[in-house]
Amino acid sequence: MIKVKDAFFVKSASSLEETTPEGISEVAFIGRSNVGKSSIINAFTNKKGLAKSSSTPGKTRLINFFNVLFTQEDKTFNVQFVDLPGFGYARVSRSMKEEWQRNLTRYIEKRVSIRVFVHLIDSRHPFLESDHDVHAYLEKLIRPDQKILRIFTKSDKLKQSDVSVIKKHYPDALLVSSSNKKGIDKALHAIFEMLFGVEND
Ligand SMILES: Nc1nc2c(ncn2[C@@H]2O[C@H](COP(=O)(O)OP(=O)(O)O)[C@@H](O)[C@H]2O)c(=O)[nH]1
Ligand SMILES: [Mg+2]
Repeated sequence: MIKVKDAFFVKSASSLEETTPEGISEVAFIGRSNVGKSSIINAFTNKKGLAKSSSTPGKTRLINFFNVLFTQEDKTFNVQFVDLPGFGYARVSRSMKEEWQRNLTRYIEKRVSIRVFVHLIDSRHPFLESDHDVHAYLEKLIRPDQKILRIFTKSDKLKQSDVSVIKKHYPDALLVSSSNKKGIDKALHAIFEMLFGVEND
């Protein structure tokens, strides 16, 4: 059994220079603004206010680091969850947007500690061009020691027919709701497996 034993906020960074030292394996959460990045981090860690939800827009422009302690039987595993700024409609000037974009891109491309990219997709809009672009971008840049995991959020909003469409296009799709917690355990296991290999549960 894998569990999150503890989780806490470490720091916010606006650039690669401000990030924590390289070392602990990182899980980077990437996706459009409002897709549910902060909510899923809170659901995974069972801490409601850990990653601030959209009510604090300032924080969503920063790269936010969280230390997460997993336990499996008597073993503990230390991981860093990283809540990345959302791409898409930020109401700021073009030059400011470009600077964030640069900082975000530098983190994604240069950060050695990233092991897993969790690409969150709103399950109500599973085929957006911007998500397709992000996936292609990640596919192109990942190193052999990195993996991409697609997770479809807000599954509580779907009808069964919507679920079928997603499953047809993405047979291994992980459908998750941070509201009713469906799929959360399975997705957490998938992340853990990508980080530390197969578990015998
Ligand atoms: N119905 C539903 N709403 C969700 C879910 N996850 C997040 N939300 C809502 O979507 C909005 C954006 O969530 P947030 O986690 O802040 O998204 P972020 O911008 O990607 O960090 C908030 O109003 C959340 O309450 C979910 O699983 N189901
Ligand atoms: Mg957020």
